[in-house]
Amino acid sequence: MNLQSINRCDQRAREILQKNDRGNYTVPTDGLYPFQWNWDSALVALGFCAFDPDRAWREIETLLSAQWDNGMVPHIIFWKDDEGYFPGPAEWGTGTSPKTSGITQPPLAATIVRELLDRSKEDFHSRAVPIVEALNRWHQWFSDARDPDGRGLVAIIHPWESGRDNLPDWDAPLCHVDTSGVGTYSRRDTQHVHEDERPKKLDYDRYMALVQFGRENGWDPEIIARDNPFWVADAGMNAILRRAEHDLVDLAQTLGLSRIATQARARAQRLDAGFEALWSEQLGGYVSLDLRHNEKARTLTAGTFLAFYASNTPDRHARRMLDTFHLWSKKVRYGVPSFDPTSELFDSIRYWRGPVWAIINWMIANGLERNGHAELAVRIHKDTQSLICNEGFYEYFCPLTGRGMGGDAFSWTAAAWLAWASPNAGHSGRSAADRNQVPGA
Ligand code: 9WN
Repeated sequence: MNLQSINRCDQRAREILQKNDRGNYTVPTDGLYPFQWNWDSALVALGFCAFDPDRAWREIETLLSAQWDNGMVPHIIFWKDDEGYFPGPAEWGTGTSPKTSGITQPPLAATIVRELLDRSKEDFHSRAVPIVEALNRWHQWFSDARDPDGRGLVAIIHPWESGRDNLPDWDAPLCHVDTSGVGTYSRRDTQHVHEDERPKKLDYDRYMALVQFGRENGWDPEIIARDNPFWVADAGMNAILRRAEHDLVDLAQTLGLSRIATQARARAQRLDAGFEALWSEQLGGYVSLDLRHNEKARTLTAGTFLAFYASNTPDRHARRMLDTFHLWSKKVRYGVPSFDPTSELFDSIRYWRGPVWAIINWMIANGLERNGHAELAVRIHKDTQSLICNEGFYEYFCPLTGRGMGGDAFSWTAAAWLAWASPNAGHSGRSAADRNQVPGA
């Protein structure tokens, strides 16, 4: 890659964030996703941090301003009406102001805020205090609402909460969702993106049935914990929350918020211990677990490698996951595929069933580096650079051909470039925080 093309990509990435900027929040991409999405916004903040730190903090502040009274931070915030996306506020029926969806998404924000503090030259400490307090309430909500039995594993109640919506991991748990009352509805996603790349109709019916269930039960956490037909511990969600809790401890200590540090440490320890229940000795990796039916997923996914991002990993487990990583690398041209490329369910172009996401690559590389596997992190970094430089800032990429797919001019791909993949990012996925030992190691 020559200097000129790097600079061109830097410039284009900044333009994409600016074009998708709606003032205080950023849409994932124009058209397909016209609102504020939770984990997208966290990533976007890291991207803005490369050239406009104030705007980066504002993105997080806007996200947290939609926090529910019970602490949940919703997955979509419908700041403005837009007919271009389905399901909209009426289907979610949350009755909140601003209007939001009724579920959450992976809590990347604490980790990103830690990065923002670390990367910003200006002093943002006082601005960080209310943010850290809100993050603590959100994390506590995860513990109360999604781990009511205190086993150290949080449940998701909808595939959309995982952020990896269409993963084959959800196929078996979704079989228990009754779609007979769903009725007819009109999808909007397939008007923007080819239907071969999007979830199938049966999956969408089940997604809608789960939305209906939540709405009809007033999004009551107790009813949901007891009766929601989908109650699954996702390896990705749990890994991201674990990491976020450790980063929250660090943030709280830095800001002198000792009560929050103590609470977050207790939650982090519980999650560290609970995570081991997701280990599959047979597959040699962490997998999702259907908590309602006590059934583990039968295949590994990119989420497996997020165990490295979460925290430290027992050596024996790390070795087995690295063997898998090497095996996968032989099967695809560009890593890291979202789903096991040796599985018959692998689909190189369909949503979360095979394609590569730059933001997942960032997390995996970050985790591998923190765990002492810098050479693998560099490989992922190079693959991500090639994908973006050759194809552009697509939502995701085919791991076999590198073709860019899904939405174009995508905010989090631009953010991943500016914050990490670009040779000018200056971080190579490594922050001062990462140079410390893995928390808890
Ligand atoms: C549902 C916005 C979001 C991402 C998710 C991604 C996709 C939505 C959809 O787009 O999900 O939330 O309609 O497919 O799977 O990770 O946050 O970019």
